Amino acid sequence: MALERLRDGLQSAVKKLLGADTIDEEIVKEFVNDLFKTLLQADVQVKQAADVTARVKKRALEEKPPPGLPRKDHIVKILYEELSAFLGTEGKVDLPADKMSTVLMVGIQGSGKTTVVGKLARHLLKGGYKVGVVCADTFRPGALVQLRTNCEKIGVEVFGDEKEKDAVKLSSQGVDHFRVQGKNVVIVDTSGRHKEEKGLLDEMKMISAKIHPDLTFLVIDGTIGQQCYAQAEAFHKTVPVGGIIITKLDGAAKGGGALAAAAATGANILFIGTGERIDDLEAFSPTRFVGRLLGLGDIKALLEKAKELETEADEEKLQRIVSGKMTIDDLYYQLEQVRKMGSLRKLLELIPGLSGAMKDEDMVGMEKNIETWKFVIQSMTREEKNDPDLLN
Ligand SMILES: Nc1nc2c(ncn2[C@@H]2O[C@H](COP(=O)(O)OP(=O)(O)O)[C@@H](O)[C@H]2O)c(=O)[nH]1
Ligand SMILES: [Mg+2]
Repeated sequence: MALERLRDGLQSAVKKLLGADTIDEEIVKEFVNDLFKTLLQADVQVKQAADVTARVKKRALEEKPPPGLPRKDHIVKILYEELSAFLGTEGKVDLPADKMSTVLMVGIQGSGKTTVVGKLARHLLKGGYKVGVVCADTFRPGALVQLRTNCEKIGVEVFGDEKEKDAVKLSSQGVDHFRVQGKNVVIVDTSGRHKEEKGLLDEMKMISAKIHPDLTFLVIDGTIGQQCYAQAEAFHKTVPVGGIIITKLDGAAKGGGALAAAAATGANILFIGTGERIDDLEAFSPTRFVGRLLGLGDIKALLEKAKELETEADEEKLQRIVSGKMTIDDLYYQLEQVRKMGSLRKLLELIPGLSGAMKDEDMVGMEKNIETWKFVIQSMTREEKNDPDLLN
């Protein structure tokens, strides 16, 4: 994966942070500055880079790590969480096995559609689907031959007709052809243009209206960086894009910006292309991707440790409570936990025998009491918390 600059930038910022003796505001500021610069170098839009940097900074300065977790590690965890969220949510391709789905590939010429069709067909074959491919590219000379070469290797039939120049007709004929055969998925490869973009978008619209695709993939070349945003928007306005595939990330210095821009459109990035070979396609997961950028082994160990410490902290509190040595802070924590679980009434309803036993008014009264208690505790000083008798 050649998002080297992004990876190196992130890893060197983290290394510097982890090497600091103590974490103070200066160090955090330096860390987020490094982060900001790294994102800009990967062609992330300034506004986007500033937003994610500000979130990391705020959390790094304000959040208290669970007891036992070094503050540095906690900040790395924050970075991991914020960068993952920045790249969108986890998407999934869910095609039913009991009916035929049509998948339409759109994108400008050279973005990697035809290459992706082969990769995607291979991916679906591995998942047990019966796949057919339609060539509706009537524009590029040799399009059908290119597609057939890609698909022959994996034993997938390509429907096409070099003499037919009507892409809409071809699409619909191809879909019908494979429906009769009982395929699970039909992938329709389309053409792209450089200059006549309007014509391209019109053609996509007509094909889409004719075959009603179950899923439309927009294929974007990752080397164009943040320009992905405008391209994705233009297509989405014409045909609803169900998922984005970013290609050529193996050589894209601007790959970070491409991913960020695509995520910002709100559509899920479902796959990434990482090379010219048929196996160079990956299902995209923001958390896995960021984990790898930051060094997966390290981040995984760190997340596990953080989780363990969070649970331990809970268990310690629980121990104090069952042994009768509950502090006021523990009480507050317990009240919070109850509140998090929903209303007291709902909670009590879950206990057999109790549900019918309590009157609604009682319950409302108890809920109010909990809120009052929480306010009282919040306004207590540390001394008062340690020795509540002081209050009287
Ligand atoms: N390095 C690299 N090259 C790619 C990738 N995907 C596609 N390509 C190359 O990009 C060029 C255009 O791809 P093609 O599939 O014909 O694009 P189309 O016009 O959208 O169908 C070809 O030379 C491909 O080999 C990728 O993930 N990595
Ligand atoms: Mg093509």
